[in-house]
Amino acid sequence: MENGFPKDFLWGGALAACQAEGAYNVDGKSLTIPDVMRFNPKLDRTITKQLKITQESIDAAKAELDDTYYPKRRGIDFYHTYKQDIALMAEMGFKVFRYSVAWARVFPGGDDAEPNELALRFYDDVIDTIISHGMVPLITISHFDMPIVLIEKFGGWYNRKLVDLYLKYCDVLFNRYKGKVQYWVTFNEINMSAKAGPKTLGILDTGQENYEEMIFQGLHHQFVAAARATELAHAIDPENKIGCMVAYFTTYAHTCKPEDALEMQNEDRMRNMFYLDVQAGGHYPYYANTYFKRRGITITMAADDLAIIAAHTADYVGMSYYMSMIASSDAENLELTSGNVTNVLKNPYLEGSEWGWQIDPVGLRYTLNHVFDRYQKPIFILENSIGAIDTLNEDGTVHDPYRIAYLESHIREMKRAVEDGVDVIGYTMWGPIDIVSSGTSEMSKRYGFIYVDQDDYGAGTKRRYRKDSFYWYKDLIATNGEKL
Ligand code: BGP
Repeated sequence: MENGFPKDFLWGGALAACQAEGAYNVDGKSLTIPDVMRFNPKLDRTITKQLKITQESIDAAKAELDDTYYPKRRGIDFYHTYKQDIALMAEMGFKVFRYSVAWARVFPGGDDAEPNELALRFYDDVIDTIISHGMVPLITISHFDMPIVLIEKFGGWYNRKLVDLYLKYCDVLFNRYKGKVQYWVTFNEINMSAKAGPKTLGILDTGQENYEEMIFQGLHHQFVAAARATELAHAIDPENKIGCMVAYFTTYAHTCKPEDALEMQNEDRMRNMFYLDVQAGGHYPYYANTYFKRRGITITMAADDLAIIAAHTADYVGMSYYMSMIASSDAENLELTSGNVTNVLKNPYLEGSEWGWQIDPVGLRYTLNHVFDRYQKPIFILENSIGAIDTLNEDGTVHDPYRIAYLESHIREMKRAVEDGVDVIGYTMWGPIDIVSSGTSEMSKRYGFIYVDQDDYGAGTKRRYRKDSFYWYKDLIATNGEKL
């Protein structure tokens, strides 16, 4: 194994349509869950709170035309600024740019006979712009932007009909972008569904007794859809590389007490591994089947579902990595901090971000080895970074040493994992330009190398500024991480 990163390592960044585009009702697009997620201005920064999404909140949002409290409706107006914004990515020397397509733009009615040509022309141009700068486009087919019409007409992913609708959507994308796009991700962070059902699966929580069963049924439909999409992509173009993706929540045992180790194992399995065992391993693992049996969960499957899942596993394992967690058999007596979506136990050895997410670069090396060992498939880090409060100075500078420190330490550990022998093929840091936060809908939770002058309520010049980290990342790419 050579030292350091391979020459063709894919450095870049990742964005999602629903946090960047804005233009939520332009060129035929229909509403999505992010469009109706209200910003809560009283949000306590140390706790990630999501407002509950119900049919009533959707109806109220539909009637609300003022977008002040619906920040994802305006994003950073990437729908109109993508050319300049993508040029800034290219200026940093990105080799790859990960971006998502909004399903609700392409099929606004959910089950329309034909796709919306205006939407496709927009994505044609986004993809052509990426390619014209010499970057590889990596497309997320579904990134937390459930079309509301699919909830209202079909009940979201609980309904198997969604598999066919998703495949029809994939068929349009795979054919249209054949020869242009080779890297795809079927579902962003598929394991977030267990905690964020409405956002990812379109299954509203109305207090149903079997809600957990509904979530796993919806997930099963996504597993089948992803496997069939993988089959389809390979049939259309054998060069296509289709990835699955989890948000990896690395979990340690709180102590060396054997019961803590068991807690850790259970946590790692049902939060992370289950999804990869199905999508990269090609089978429902025994521990998940036992979990379902013990909780009285029955998943309805078609006769050939398991064979399809086994035959069409992901070409690479995609993951986001932001933080780690601990597991304990004595959880009620331990301190909490906020994690992504839910509170988690605090690790006394780690610092937290301003939002409480526990910063753990070594955990990235550990995780990469752990995952590669299990599947021996290439790994693509599709998201990693830190949300922080930035200050724009009068001279247009933004000094963000905390962001550089976070990224540098994580990329150094990723390099060590590569030297350990893990096949990591690329790294797209999250949010290279400031966008609206997925979890809290804040604009002030910034991830970018590029500052966008816009506040939580949409006020500001919208001008873009290069932060200190912009120049740091540019140099890191130019030197292929050699200085780390
Ligand atoms: C991941 C999502 C992204 C994203 C990121 C940061 O879960 O895939 O869409 O935004 O987390 O989360 P947040 O914006 O809530 O800080």
